[in-house]
Amino acid sequence: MSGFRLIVSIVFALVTVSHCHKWPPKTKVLHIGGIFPINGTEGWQGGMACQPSAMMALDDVNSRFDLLPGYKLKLHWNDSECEPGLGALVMYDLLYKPPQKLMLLAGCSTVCTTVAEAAKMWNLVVLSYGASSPALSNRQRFPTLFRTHPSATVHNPTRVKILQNFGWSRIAILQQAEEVFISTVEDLETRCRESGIEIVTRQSFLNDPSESVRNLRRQDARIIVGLFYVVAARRVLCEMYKQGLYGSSYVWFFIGWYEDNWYEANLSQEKIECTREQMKEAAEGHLTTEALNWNQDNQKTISGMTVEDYRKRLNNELLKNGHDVNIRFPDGYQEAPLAYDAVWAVALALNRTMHRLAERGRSLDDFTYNDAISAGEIYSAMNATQFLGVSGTVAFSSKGDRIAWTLIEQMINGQYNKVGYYDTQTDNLTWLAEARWINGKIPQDRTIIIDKLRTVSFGLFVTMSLVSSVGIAAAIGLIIFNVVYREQKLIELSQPACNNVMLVGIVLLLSSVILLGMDGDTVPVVHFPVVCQLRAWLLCLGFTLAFGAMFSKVWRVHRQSTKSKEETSKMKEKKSRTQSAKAKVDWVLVGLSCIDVIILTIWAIVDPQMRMVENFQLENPSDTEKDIKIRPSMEHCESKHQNIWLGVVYGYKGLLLIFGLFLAYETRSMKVRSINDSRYVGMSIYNVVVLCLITAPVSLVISSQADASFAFVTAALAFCCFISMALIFLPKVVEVVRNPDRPGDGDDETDQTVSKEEEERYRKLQQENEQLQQLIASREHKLKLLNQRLLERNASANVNGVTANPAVVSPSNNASTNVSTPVMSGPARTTTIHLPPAKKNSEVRFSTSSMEMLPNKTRVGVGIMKVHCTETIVTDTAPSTATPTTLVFNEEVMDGVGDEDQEEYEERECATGVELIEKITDSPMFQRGSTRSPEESYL
Ligand code: ABU
Repeated sequence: MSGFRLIVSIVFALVTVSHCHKWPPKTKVLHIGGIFPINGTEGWQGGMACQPSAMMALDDVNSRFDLLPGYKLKLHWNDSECEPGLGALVMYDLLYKPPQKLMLLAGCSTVCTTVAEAAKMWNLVVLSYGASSPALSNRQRFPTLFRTHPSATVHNPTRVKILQNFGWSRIAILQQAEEVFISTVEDLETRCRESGIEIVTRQSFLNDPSESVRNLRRQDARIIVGLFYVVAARRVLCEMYKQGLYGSSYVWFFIGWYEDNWYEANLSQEKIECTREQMKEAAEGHLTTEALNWNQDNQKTISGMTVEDYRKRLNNELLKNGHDVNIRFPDGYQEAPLAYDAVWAVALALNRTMHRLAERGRSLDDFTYNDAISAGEIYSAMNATQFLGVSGTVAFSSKGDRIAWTLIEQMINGQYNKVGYYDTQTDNLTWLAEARWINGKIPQDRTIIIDKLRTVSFGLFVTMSLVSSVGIAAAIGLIIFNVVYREQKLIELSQPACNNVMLVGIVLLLSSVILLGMDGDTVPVVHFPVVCQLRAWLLCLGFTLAFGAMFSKVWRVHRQSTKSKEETSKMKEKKSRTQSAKAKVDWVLVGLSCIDVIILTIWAIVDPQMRMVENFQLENPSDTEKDIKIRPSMEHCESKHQNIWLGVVYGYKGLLLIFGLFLAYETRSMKVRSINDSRYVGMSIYNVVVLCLITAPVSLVISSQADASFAFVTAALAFCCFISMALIFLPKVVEVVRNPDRPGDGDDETDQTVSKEEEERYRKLQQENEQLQQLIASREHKLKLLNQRLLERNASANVNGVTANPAVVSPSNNASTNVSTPVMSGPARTTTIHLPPAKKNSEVRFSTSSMEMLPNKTRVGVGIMKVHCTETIVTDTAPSTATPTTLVFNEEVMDGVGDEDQEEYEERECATGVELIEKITDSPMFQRGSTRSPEESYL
């Protein structure tokens, strides 16, 4: 075996010597410049592996006598640290320090951009082994640039193909703010748009990706394409871990040219706040796309090496340079073949140029930075270069770009697994293995949102509908009751027409309960606006009729109790004219209803209510499915200017409520015979107001909960209606049921309640009455004694021939002192009082000569009495033996109120006869002048 090797070596040596004999020795040197990013902290430090690789290529090129015969290539290089500024400095050094350079090699997009843009000024062709920026494909801007490194855009068709393959149509992009990534993203956006893929957000960062990652989370990004250098990639990965943007629900696309264990390298140097384990966990499952920088066939390349030969040599070389490839590949290891092939491309292009120049009688030795002709030849030669290198077939497009396949890899258990290749030219995606997903399920590109309409539950709807139906039936029953018993005084004096209107309003309100429960479950979307309109009309008109009827009653009670004399006289006139009409038309109700109809009509025409769907915050489903969320929504009836319309309606109804409340309070202890249930109506108004005050704010708070809102509003509505019906009609029904045949006397039989104030006033009157009676009794006693003494004195005077005192009061002569003459019926216990001079409803002052049972069964000595009828009967329960009573009326008849509506007056008051207004026994007014009774004057 060793003998065979020796023979091969000897043959090889002989061939080489024979070749050397054919080609001149390499005595002259062609200089090229090289810029390698090696020791920087940001960007791509691929010079670590690319520079040794380039030196290897240089050795190989120089060892070839047929290539650049007589010339050696020499590479002058320096470190740019992937910093554009430093890169420019290195370039100027290379240009201005002799010897003259024929071409430049450069890596790292940011540096290449600077170098390639400037190089044209020196007629220099630049060949990039490590710049992926799509911006570099601009021939106007970079007319002399070629690159063995494919443009980053070669990844984009692959990415789009993968997205389509897995059915992802919604992606997000996270990029570092560098031109290389910006231009890549622009290309990706165009391709996505063409393929119908939505880019939900595009986040960019300079150094700190935390906010951008947070935004991705906010946007519910699931499939994320990340474009950044490896240092930034580690920060992003740590941030992904911190914010939980990894795992079974997320797919990240990273750039494929990071070294295999990039996620766990340099963590402490770069102050990454995640452990290796955390980084590994976050990186699990991500996909990468990378251009194939290594020839996939193990055939011999231009250098005579296979890719494997090259790999071994490179690894040895890197080991010599201090990079332990067994532990970690240095940055740029992926691109090392590109650097190797770049040097070969330079050599081949110069070789071709050399021949072309020779044909013109020129030489590469004569090249200066002003030599456009030689530069043009070099450019043309480079353009035509094509060979099989360790990176594959090297050829340049018209834009100077490399054409390459892309490799798709996935990280499984911290290792990159090859899963497929994509050939852009043939649009051929080849899967080597199935991609593996954490839960065995392809992640979704978005959270699946299930819309769920919050509707009123069927049971509740049926229950409330039944309740409202019962209410409607009750209201209709009460209307019938009002009609049937309309002849009964009790019903007649309760304004049955008004009550019927109230009941109609209640029917409308209770009907709206059924409409309020109708939603998307029961009504088709197209018919929903009709339901909206019906709801508004029923609620508004129902409220106006029900509450308006109550309002109208208390309004009339208040008016009758407070109207002035003028008003009453006017009313009297008016009343006689419109007697019949007034019994039928309630103008308050008509007015309120008209306002409603006007508002509702304008609302319906100008800005009709439509179906609006309000969406609420996403909710997690009850099962544990992570990628599904429930989006609750609720239907509402809404106009464009809903607030304005609600403001108008609520404002108007609110004012009505407040005014109604005020009137109910004002008339709380007033009684009007023609509205016998006004007190209950007042109570009903309190009930409505209180319920409205509670219901309005509470229903606003719980408006997002269909069941709660419906239950609360409809329960309040039903409660309000039931209470009103019970308060106003139950006593009537009970009374009529008890005495079905009694026509009724018109008294307030349904309104028996006596207010506390009235009780108090009655009690005080009784006390005063008792005191007065005691006073009268004592004075009567005195009077009796005096009379007796006077009689005795008269008797003795008669005996002595003296005239009797004419001031002595007797039952038979009291007319001589005052205007009215009470007539006593002797020992009978009933006294008939005739009041001829007094006008009806006038007030007269009077005094009694003794304890007298006056009208209203009040014992009074002196007082003011109101005369209602020309005759009244007073019962005196005094023993028949008691001293006869003299009722003396003052001649100062007070102002009458006879201009009051006589008819009404008679109806209300005549039955009660005379009425004691004021007891003024001790009043100085009474004691003045002729108002005194003879007895008082005498006393
Ligand atoms: N594959 C390395 C590319 C580096 C750059 O474009 O800057």
